[in-house]
Amino acid sequence: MGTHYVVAVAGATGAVGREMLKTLEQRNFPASKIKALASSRSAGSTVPFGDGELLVEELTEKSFEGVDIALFSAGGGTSQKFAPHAALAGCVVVDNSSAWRMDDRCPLVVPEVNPDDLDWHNGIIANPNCSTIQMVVALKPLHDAAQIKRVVVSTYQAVSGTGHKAITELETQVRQLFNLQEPEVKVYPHRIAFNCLPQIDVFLDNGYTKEEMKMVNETVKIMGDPSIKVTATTVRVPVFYGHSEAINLEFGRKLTADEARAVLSRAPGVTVLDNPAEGIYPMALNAAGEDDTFVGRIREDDTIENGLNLWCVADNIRKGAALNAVQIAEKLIEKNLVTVSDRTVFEADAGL
Ligand code: NAP
Ligand code: 3JN
Repeated sequence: MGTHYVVAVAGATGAVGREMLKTLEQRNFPASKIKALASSRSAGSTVPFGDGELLVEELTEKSFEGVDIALFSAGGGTSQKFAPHAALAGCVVVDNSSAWRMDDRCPLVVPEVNPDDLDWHNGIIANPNCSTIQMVVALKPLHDAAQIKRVVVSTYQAVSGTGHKAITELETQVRQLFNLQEPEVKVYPHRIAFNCLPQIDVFLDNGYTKEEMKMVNETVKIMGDPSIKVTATTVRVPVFYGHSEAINLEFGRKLTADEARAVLSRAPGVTVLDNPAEGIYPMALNAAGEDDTFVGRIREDDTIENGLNLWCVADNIRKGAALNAVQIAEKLIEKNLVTVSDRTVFEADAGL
């Protein structure tokens, strides 16, 4: 029997935290103990784990003593506050929020794309935004083949990306509309049922949303190539699970649609579904619950030199959040990196 680790899941009662627990169990993660952490609101309740349940404890600064690996999905503010304490306690944090993604001390990792960035971690590793993760899984092999110069992406994002309350909002609005009632609008700025909202998160001074700029900045950090230009339009659609993306690419050299299909067919974490004549292409409906990123509608864009269009779909809660975090933890174990070498790095962040 190999080494087993004490694992904490912070945000265990949320949409992502529950999926993290499911993923740890399904992948038979080498855990000797799993601690489920959430706010004081749900302390004392239970969450499912395998055939049983875990008791939820309140997340505090002391929660990480004796913990080897912590998976965080309790929001940016919670990560900002508690992840440094976890790292100082010697625990390696994989954080799902945006709190540490663009911090130079923290690698931002998608295991299929930049696993070696884990080598320089200081105790906090950031998990990218869901829309970025599925896109870079598809882009990396194409970039290696023909040097991507520019990316134009439009997203079609499921409501589960906003958490439990948004899933309930879409369900409720659909029921209200079918019962000829006025739909209640609470979570999003407008009705989401039978609508598309070209706003995810808040607008920034440059006219883009925060979600759009996450895609731009995170893609460059993960791909490790500032020469790649990215522009994004992110849209919320009335789908429960699975984000879809229309991606237009400009390459440094010609890559035919057939070559791109061949490259992607060999790429880790990618399944090519591309037979339009038979009506075969990726759809959110089929990607939900799956691990892979699905790519189809691969075709040349003749309006530019060396252009390609493609359609990319993945389960936003699974590969977009929980699975990627668990894969990072697995990679840390494989690389023998479940250790915090310099415990002083986040002292100031912990208020010490
Ligand atoms: P959710 O369903 O609303 O769940 C939020 C979780 O955070 C709950 O477990 C909640 O516990 C816990 N929490 C909230 N405030 C807390 C506090 N002060 N202390 C301890 N726990 C606290 O949200 P979700 O969809 O799971 O998303 C959670 C976070 O994951 C997001 O805020 C985001 O940062 C990240 N996320 C990342 C991606 C991605 O793209 N990679 C996608 C979705 C989400 P209670 O039950 O006690 O309230
Ligand atoms: O809206 C989506 O589809 C993904 C949402 C992600 C998200 C939601 C709330 C806060 C994030 C994130 O991961 O970027 C955050 C955040 O941590 O900033």
